[in-house]
Amino acid sequence: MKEYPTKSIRNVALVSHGGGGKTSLGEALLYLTGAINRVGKVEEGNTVSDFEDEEIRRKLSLSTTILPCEFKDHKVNLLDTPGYTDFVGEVISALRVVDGAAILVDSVAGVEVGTEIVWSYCNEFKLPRLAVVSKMDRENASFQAALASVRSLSPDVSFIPVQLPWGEKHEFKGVIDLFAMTARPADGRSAEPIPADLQAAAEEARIAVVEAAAEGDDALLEKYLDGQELSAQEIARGARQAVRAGRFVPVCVTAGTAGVGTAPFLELLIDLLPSPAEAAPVVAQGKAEAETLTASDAGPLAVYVWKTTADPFVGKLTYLRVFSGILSSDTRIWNQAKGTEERLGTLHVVRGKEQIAVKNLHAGDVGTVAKLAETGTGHTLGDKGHPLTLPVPQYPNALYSVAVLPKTQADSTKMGASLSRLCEEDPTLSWRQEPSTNQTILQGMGDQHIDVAIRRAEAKFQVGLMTETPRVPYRETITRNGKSSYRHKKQTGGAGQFAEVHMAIEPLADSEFEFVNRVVGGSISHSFMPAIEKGVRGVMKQGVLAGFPIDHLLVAVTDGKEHPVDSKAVAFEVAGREAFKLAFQDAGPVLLEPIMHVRIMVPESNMGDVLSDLNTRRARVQGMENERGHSVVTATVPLAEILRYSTELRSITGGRGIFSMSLSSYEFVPQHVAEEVIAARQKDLKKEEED
Ligand SMILES: Nc1nc2c(ncn2[C@@H]2O[C@H](COP(=O)(O)OP(=O)(O)OP(=O)(O)O)[C@@H](O)[C@H]2O)c(=O)[nH]1
Ligand SMILES: [Mg+2]
Repeated sequence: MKEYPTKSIRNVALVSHGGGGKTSLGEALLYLTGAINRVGKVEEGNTVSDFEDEEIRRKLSLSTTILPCEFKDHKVNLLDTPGYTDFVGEVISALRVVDGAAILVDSVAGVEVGTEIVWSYCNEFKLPRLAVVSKMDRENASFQAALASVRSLSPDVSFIPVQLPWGEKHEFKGVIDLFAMTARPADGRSAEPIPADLQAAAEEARIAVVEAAAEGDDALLEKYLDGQELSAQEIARGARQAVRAGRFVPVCVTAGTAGVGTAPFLELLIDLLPSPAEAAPVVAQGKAEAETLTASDAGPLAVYVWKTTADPFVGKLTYLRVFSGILSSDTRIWNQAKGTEERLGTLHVVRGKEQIAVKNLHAGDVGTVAKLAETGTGHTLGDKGHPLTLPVPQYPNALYSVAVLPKTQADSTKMGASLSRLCEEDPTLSWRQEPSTNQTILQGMGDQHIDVAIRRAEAKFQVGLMTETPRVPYRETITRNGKSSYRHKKQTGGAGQFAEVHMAIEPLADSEFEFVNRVVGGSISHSFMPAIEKGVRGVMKQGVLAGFPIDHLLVAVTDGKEHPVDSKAVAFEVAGREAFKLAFQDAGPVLLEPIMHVRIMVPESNMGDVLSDLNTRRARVQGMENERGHSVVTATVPLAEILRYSTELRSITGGRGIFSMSLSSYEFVPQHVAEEVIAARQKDLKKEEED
């Protein structure tokens, strides 16, 4: 593949609700542009984009794939993203490195929850965009209904068709191009006069296009309002500007699997969306101050790492986007995040899994390089003498956790390293050791996300993992002051042990733990205090009620006794431990549970079901609103009640509901629930002891 200069590059993300037709459209565009000579099908698992084993097995996209289409002396890097909401992290990473987006909307289903999500992410990244009414050949396809649905996405934007479908459903045979006022049959490589029966509709629709274009530029608007004709170039220029300003979202039509409307679609991407040089500049953090970067080979080198994959055969693959400067193969590069230099091997541009070696990646282009040891997703690579840091996007909080267990002893030794490598690939996946429950927790966006991760661990790293519902990380604390005294005495043969500790404990609202010495008159030597504290801390880690960590209390040693010979540190540690247990029991001990703040977005028709389900989960509903045909519920819900909510919400709403959550607070567990938790935990502990 030849090298393209910045101005001839377009980076465009294909985004939609799951199954909107992105991968099929990408395949049709590769075929159109001669990159492939046979059109693959998602169902048959032979598309360029869905090449991963898991994608083939599930017949849907799980990660973002680059599909470069060379057309009319331009290179359009399509980033085919997954639509399934569990994989939204891949969408965010892609949107970070494109200069525009094409939002596909199914001609039958219209706008769905996933469409709204990608729309709002496009807003966050301030991306110029096109709306594509896809699958126009489907039975029941309706351009007008889909267009009305698209318009519900935002009242502040003009959604204007720049194409009309030439026929609908099985008669969808091409598109009417409202810029050129021609009919473009099938893939649209040729043009012919508009059929007579569509002429009037086309003329009427063109008025809105010209108006939208005129509004892109003050001088043009004046001319237009003056009643003068705008030339084709002027309309194109005005449209470009209006699209880039985000006021105008052109609507076009395609059918990917039927290969209809593909050439006109690519033309729109090239004509209306900005090249990297024309895109909004990015602000990078320099050594001292922020620097504004525009894509230019002559600029300082700033390369963003937007994706990393680990492949057992290729090794680590780093996906790059050059925001400024030109990147050349076989050079050295500075990793600012790590503060280290890396040797850069051969650069590649990729098409699906195929890698094509290139000498240079020009400003604005995307590509890959293998075997960078230190570099990870979100890092900026550049020039040591002029280090820059590009902004990293914010990824959503995890929604779904599992406890993972190795299948065998051999798996056990590999588990941590494999989980780390998987999480390195995916910013929405993380793992940790949870000390309060002693489990290995893997968390992500939903059950499918986790399922894919577990299968990848098996396929890529040969690690067998099992999952189970994680234990809730409860905590223990006290509700009032308490006190105790304990005497530890041992006099069997040899040297004896003696220590007596009197203790007072008090709830602490604002800090985790304080330990104070209130002994007066020297009844316990100062030097024994650390031993007593050690005894207390040991119990705090293990808990008293149900084995969960204790915090938010003050422990004071008030009095005690020591023996000139038999008192030693270890004796005071034991006395401290036992005195603390007694004082804790005396101080109204309670269990605390994590309470999550939850925001749920569902179609209005599901609202009743969602609320009555929340009722069974000890939820406190805090607000209900309607937003553009969807209901939004905010509530606080105990984590214990929503460990599996992403799966359950999906089944209540038929996949049309989404939610987000974050930790809100820790609150007392109600008595009847606490009793169950304590009983269950005691049973577990007993079992662990027996094993
Ligand atoms: N009739 C018709 N079906 C289509 C068209 N495009 C895609 N499909 C079908 O719709 C389904 C989803 O297509 P994909 O191309 O995988 O859609 P996607 O947006 O990539 O899906 P995700 O990656 O899961 O988000 C498949 O069964 C396709 O065969 C089209 O233009 N017409
Ligand atoms: Mg796909």
